[in-house]
Amino acid sequence: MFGNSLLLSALVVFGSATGTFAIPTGSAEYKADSPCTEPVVRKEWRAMAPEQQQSYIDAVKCMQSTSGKTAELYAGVRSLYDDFQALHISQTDNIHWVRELKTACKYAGGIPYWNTNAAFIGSPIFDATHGFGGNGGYVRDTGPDRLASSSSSAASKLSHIAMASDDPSATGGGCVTDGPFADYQVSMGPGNSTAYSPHCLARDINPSFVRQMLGRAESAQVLAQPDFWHFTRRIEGATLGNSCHSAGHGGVGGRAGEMSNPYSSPGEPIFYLHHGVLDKLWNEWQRKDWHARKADIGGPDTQFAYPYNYFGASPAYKNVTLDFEMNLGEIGGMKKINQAMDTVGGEFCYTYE
Ligand SMILES: *[C@@H]1O[C@H](CO)[C@@H](O)[C@H](O)[C@H]1NC(C)=O
Ligand SMILES: *[C@@H]1O[C@H](CO)[C@@H](O)[C@H](O)[C@H]1NC(C)=O
Ligand SMILES: [Cu+2]
Repeated sequence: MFGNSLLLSALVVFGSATGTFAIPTGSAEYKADSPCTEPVVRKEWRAMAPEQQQSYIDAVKCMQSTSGKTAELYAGVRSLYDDFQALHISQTDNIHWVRELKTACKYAGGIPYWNTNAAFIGSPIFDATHGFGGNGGYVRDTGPDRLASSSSSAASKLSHIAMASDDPSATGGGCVTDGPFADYQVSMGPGNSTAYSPHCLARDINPSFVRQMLGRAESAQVLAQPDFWHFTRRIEGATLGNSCHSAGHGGVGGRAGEMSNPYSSPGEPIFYLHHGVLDKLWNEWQRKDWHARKADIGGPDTQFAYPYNYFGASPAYKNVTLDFEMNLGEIGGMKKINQAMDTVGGEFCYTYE
């Protein structure tokens, strides 16, 4: 979760590119050649009607039970949902999420986001009926390295720094026991592997994590940054684990939950709503000075490169530019960042409420 660089600055960028570049018909969050006259509205989870919430959950469950497209490449892939987790583990992010929700799974609304500034603990997002279900059952000691198993040493360091297994603020650690994903088996992970390793969805809601970095004061800081380089740095954290991006992960995933894993976190359905709000922050920041910010991009193209060299000397890297080609894998292809700078221009057509 705390990694950054291409992968995770790409999460900020590619929260936004959860749009798609293919062209089904009907209401869409992207457009082909026509002007974006009727953008789809993305709403906060709490602002959605119960039927809208239900239709989103149904579409996610539909993705989890529809055959995936990349099973020949990634042994762990069993479903369309898994395609995105595998893509994230293997390197990038969730480019076609929207299209699969809408075409394969008939979801008609805007993609929801989750405003983590407001009442994180007890948020209706954790509701068993109108949400994603609640905390994992309490497990006192989740064991060494559950998060880090089969992942890199960097990931192992990350999980140790942020989440000692005796963290007194941990409240869960076990499998989610209620709601729509109580019986769901995550196909891959935890960690940096796309092998098939079915396991329950674990959560470990961590209030202290939430208190540290989520809230209006922090998002005001994010929005006050003068340019994209500082903006993304503030979202990702000048020091390890110390950011609103990581707090959304660690607040849900804690010591042992899927959401805390830097690689396999998209196995947690809430992942997409957390990235939804990061994407919204980016848009809000851009609109404060659209003329300058519609073309402002930056940050390293390599994981743990400057200024995120948490583990010592920075590897060689370049700062990304508008012409940088993002590798969105087998399901998204190569896309230039400049195709993803505007939610109501380029290839996208959505707005926020
Ligand atoms: C993650 O796994 C891939 C594929 O096995 C490997 O190439 C890569 O080096 C791993 N990443 C880290 C940081 O260990
Ligand atoms: C990347 O951009 C930052 C911020 O402008 C700058 O400090 C850094 O030197 C740049 N790195 C490279 C390799 O150009
Ligand atoms: Cu993330």
